[in-house]
Amino acid sequence: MTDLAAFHTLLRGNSPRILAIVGAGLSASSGLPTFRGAGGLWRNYESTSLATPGAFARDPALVWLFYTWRRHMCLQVDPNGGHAALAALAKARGGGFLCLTQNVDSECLPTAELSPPPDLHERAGHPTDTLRHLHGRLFDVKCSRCKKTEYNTDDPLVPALAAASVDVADGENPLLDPSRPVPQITASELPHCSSCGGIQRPGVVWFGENLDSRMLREVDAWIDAKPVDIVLVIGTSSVVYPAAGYAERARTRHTKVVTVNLDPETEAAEPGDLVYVGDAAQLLPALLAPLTTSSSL
Ligand code: BJW
Ligand code: ZN
Repeated sequence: MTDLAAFHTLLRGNSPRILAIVGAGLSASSGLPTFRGAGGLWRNYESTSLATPGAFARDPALVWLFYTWRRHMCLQVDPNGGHAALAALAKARGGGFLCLTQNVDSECLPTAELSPPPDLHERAGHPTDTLRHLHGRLFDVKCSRCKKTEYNTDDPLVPALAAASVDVADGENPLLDPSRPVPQITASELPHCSSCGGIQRPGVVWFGENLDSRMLREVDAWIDAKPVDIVLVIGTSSVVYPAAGYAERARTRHTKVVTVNLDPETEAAEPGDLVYVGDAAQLLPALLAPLTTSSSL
């Protein structure tokens, strides 16, 4: 593993412009599971197999149970040192830093009236103007017919989904035991749009769906405005596009890519990168300290 000094040397000189691409590994230390590898199974389903429009069309109740379980967990956890370090960097660097998070792990403190709704990044104090949620937010609920989207932190959203809103502290949730049947829930018991009556779905971006095109244009404009000096690739397997493309593009422009990942064999790292192997919640505060505490460089 590269030593911290190599990264700190990179930070010297003119204020570097920094782009961060964040994935589920950042929230792992907060207690939220990742998508792939250990923890990527829900019952006997791969999590990614439930994050598709096809899965929702086939079995909306199953997909809603999966998302209700994740919404419930989000309400139990706190941001970690990695979220805090990125938030501190954003405050220190303002427009010289942009954080693209693939994570949808919003929260539900009594801030429902805030727009946009805060997630673990924002709860850590990350200014929203330096943060883009590439794959949406867990507490946005979208009508699958008229697309009206509302922020709703009810847990569960409707009584029929209560089997997924069970605290782990209360013992093993029977829903997670694949040998037990999934509760039978009819379509009429699932959340419905208050405007048109259509069935609602999680307001996240599933495979095959387009990301917000305006947001992508804004990201491109930020990248193209001035050279980006450092791309941080944090806690992501870097297999999902377009997120994975930002680091690839940076490498072709000879921008330094710095990977932070628990897995020493991660696919996210390429030859020439600075690679930090470990928990992002621990590594980011140490890596970013010179930028977030004014006297350290
Ligand atoms: C730690 C740690 C610790 C653990 N500390 N590290 C170009 C080429 C090929 C395919 C495509 C392409 N462009 C588009 C596609 C199709 C598709 C795609 O990318 N497919 C690939 C899989 C091949 N992309 C799309 O469909 C996207 N839409 C799109 O591009 O529209 C236009 C289009 C469509 C079709 C064709 C072409 C163009 C949409 C992608 C939406 C992804 N959605 C999900 C679900 C979101 C909602 C939800 O959360 O439920 O997003 S899938 C899932 O993967 C989720 C994640 O955000 C995303 C990335 O996962 P992530 O964060 O990397 O998690 P993991 O688990 O994979 O990795 C965790 C990492 O952390 C690991 O490396 C661990 O080691 C590490 N780790 N603990 C540090 N403590
Ligand atoms: Zn509707």
